[in-house]
Amino acid sequence: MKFLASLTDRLRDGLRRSHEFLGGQLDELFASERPIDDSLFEELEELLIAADLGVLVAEDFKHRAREEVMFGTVTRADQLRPLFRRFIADTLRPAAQGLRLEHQPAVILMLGVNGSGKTTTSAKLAAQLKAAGRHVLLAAADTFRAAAIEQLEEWGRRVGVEVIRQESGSDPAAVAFDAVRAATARRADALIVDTAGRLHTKSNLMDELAKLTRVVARQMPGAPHESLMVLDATTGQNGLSQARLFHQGIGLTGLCLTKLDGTAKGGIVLRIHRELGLPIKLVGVGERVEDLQTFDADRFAEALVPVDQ
Ligand SMILES: Nc1nc2c(ncn2[C@@H]2O[C@H](COP(=O)(O)OP(=O)(O)OP(=O)(O)O)[C@@H](O)[C@H]2O)c(=O)[nH]1
Ligand SMILES: [Mg+2]
Repeated sequence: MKFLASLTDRLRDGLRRSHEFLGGQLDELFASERPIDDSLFEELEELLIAADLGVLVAEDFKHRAREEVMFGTVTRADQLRPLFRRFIADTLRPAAQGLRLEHQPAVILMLGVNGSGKTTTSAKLAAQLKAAGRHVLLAAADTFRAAAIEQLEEWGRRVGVEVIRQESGSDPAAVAFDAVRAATARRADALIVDTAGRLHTKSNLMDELAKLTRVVARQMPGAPHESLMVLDATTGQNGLSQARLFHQGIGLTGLCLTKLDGTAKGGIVLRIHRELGLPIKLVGVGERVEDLQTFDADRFAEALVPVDQ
């Protein structure tokens, strides 16, 4: 995924709002010269949980901080700030993984609830793979709405990538089947399948998506090579339960976190990774084609906990 590397400079810009993550009391605590004691640890844990990090991550950080206190490397609250940044980077480093694109064609399913950014992310990824010299096809497997197919076709025209489609209302699994066949026949390097998103509580959507996945797997052993959940980072806690349901229902290979440019809720990223153990393959930091990047744990940590404050 080298072709995305040159774009990572945009991450800092894109994550502007994430600087607000360390808002209010947490920021105050990390600026104070209070000595570290049990009451400070308690306060810290509450603030971390309030920042969407969840109990497990809050405890992990407390352990790390206690170790440093034991070694005498940290004695005051303000010294926890750089430690917290390092902790975030260390926690998320194993999550930063590239897409599996070795197979020809690599079949990539884009899954997620509606409005999360599946169609946009599919188009951005198609455009970037194409720019890297790969032959890409898109598949319009969100057949519930005619407008969804049109939206993907519009993107296809804009980024110069062919879209495999059927009539609206047709079986999404049949569209995927056709698209895999077309991608194989045309020796495409990658096939990106855009799917429908409805409320995750509607089990029939999950059934449809599971069926689509089974059909693809039967047609091409080893496929889908990626089943990515596109997750709107601004949804905070809800994102975790959505990801859990999709992971249980379909089996995910990774996450694409979108709208990181518009949220101060970046803490949820740590929680999702800690609790589901899923890699974070891509991040969306804006609406333009170039606003899709590979996940970089160090940059993300720097954005959440800026150095110069
Ligand atoms: N700011 C910002 N907006 C984004 C990002 N990704 C997607 N969007 C916007 O989010 C909105 C929904 O995106 P779609 O790609 O249509 O979402 P979807 O998951 O396909 O939605 P459905 O087809 O209804 O299920 C659009 O207005 C996108 O431009 C991002 O990274 N940052
Ligand atoms: Mg869509």
